[in-house]
Parts: sequence; structure tokens; C-alpha cells
Amino acid sequence: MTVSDPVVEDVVSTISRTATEIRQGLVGRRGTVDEENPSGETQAEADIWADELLEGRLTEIDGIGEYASEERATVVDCGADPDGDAYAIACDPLDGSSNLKSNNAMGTIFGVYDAALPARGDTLVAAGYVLYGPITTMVLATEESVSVYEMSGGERRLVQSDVTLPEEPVVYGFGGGVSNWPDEFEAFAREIETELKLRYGGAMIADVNQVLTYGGIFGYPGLESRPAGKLRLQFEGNPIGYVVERAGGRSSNGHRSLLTIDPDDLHERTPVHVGNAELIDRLEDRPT
Ligand code: AHM
Ligand code: MG
Repeated sequence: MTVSDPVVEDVVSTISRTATEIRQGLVGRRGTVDEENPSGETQAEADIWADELLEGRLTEIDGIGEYASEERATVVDCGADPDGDAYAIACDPLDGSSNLKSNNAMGTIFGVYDAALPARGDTLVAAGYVLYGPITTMVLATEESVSVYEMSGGERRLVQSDVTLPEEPVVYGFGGGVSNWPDEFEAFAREIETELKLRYGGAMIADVNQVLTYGGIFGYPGLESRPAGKLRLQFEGNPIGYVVERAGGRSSNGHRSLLTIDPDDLHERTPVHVGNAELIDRLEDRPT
């Protein structure tokens, strides 16, 4: 399947090629650097390297007006106007990069917004992620559908089209630490853990991919110590919310779709919940 919008196709092809390089270049880049990202987290050498690779490639594309990532404080202006004809790209270059230490799965997340950043998720025209698992796959959501590709040598090969969440949920994964969960979320989680199987790997992309494959729910709630939670709306919440909603599921900050949140800040955080609609409805129905 090719993407019908030529700029989006260019973005997806560029990310396909770059992701192959990122995967191969991780060897020797497992250390941390003496820097913090704009969210105050220690950066891995690989975070900065992957961000620079993506920025270099994506800002060259005609029709791209802005590039932003979790790893840099401000938006890179590429000259064209995302509130006009151009698009803006937001990336999490290496989601779950703390998994580098234990050699577990990670991913690259991207969102293509038809508005200047920070933007609402309902201005996305495409979003997806590359999962660096035993094999490299890309999940791509567009206005038309959600597709899965296997990636090899910079090329992507369609392996599944019109992806939808399985109707019967099977797995769940909740981040943040039980002792730090608000009581009402803990009560919900206790209910879910009697119904579904736990799958939590510390990289949202890998955990969401389990939900997309088997059905279920992934959540990173607001915490007692950090009410907005950990995940960032522009780089993580919106793109993943878009993918899961396009696949027939729901996304939520605990109250409403992530895609309807008006952002105030490029790096703002939000509670993130995605999965089968019935489970997200139940989460939202609880008193908070
Ligand atoms: P990152 O983008 O800096 O890697 O942080 C986000 C990651 C998510 O992939 C994952 O869901 C979460 O952090 C895991 O956090 P925790 O270690 O608190 O479980
Ligand atoms: Mg991340």
C-alpha cells in the first residue's frame, strides 16, 4: 500500500530508511550523556543521535514546515507554514530508551500534524511508530486505515492492512508504580488484573503493540507525585491515540479523547490510556 498524500509518503519512506540506520547504529550507543531532555530526564547517547538523524532528514522534505522532538526544547522551523499548506512533524526518536541498558524493545514514534506545534491530535493526518523488536515493524495510521509493515534494508513490506483491535481484550499494562497511583485508578487496575493478562515492558510502543495485536488496554495514569503522568501529548499521547482510534479503539486522558486536548506547551505531559473502547469507557465512568 502506498500513502495517498505524497508528502506523508515522503515522510514515511524517510522514517523507514532512517529507522533502519537507527537500529543498526544502536550498537556502541548504550551509554547516557550528562544532559537532560526538556522533560528533565537523563538522555541516552542514542536519544540525541537518533533525534539529529531524523531532524536532518525530515526537515529536507518539501512540504514540511516544522520538526519537533522530545529531545529538543524548541520547534525547528523549516520555512513553510503548517497553518498553511505545510505539515509539522513531532517525534519521539527513541521511545523506551531506558530499555537500552537491559536490551529490551524500543521504538520511534511520529505524528504528522496539519497545524503548527504544539497542536491538537485531531489535526494529525498520519501517525505511527517503528518497533525495534526481534524484527523491525512499522505501524502506520492514516485517514484511510491502519497498516503493519515489516522493515528490511530501509524498505517496508506490507504484511497487514485494515488493522483493527481484536474485539475480546486479552492484555493490559499500566505504568507508574502501584504505590504512586491515585486510589480510583488503583481500583480500576485491580478490576482489570482479574480479567486480563499483564504485559508491561517499559516502552510504550512495545506495550501498545501488544494491545493492538491481542486487544486490551495500556495506561500511564496521572500519579500522586506527578498528576499529569509521564508521557508527552505531542510526541507520545497524540500519535498513539490516533493509531488506536483509527484501529477502532479509544484513547483518553481519563476524561476524554487525547485528540481533543488543546495543548499549552510543546512538552506538556498527559495521562495516557488507549485500548478497546469498552475498557476506556469503564475507566472514564469511574468517579475521579
Ligand atoms: P522515554 O520516551 O523517555 O523513553 O519515556 C517514555 C517511556 C514509555 O515508553 C514507557 O511507557 C514509560 O516511559 C515507562 O516508564 P516507567 O519506567 O515509569 O515504567
Ligand atoms: Mg517516549
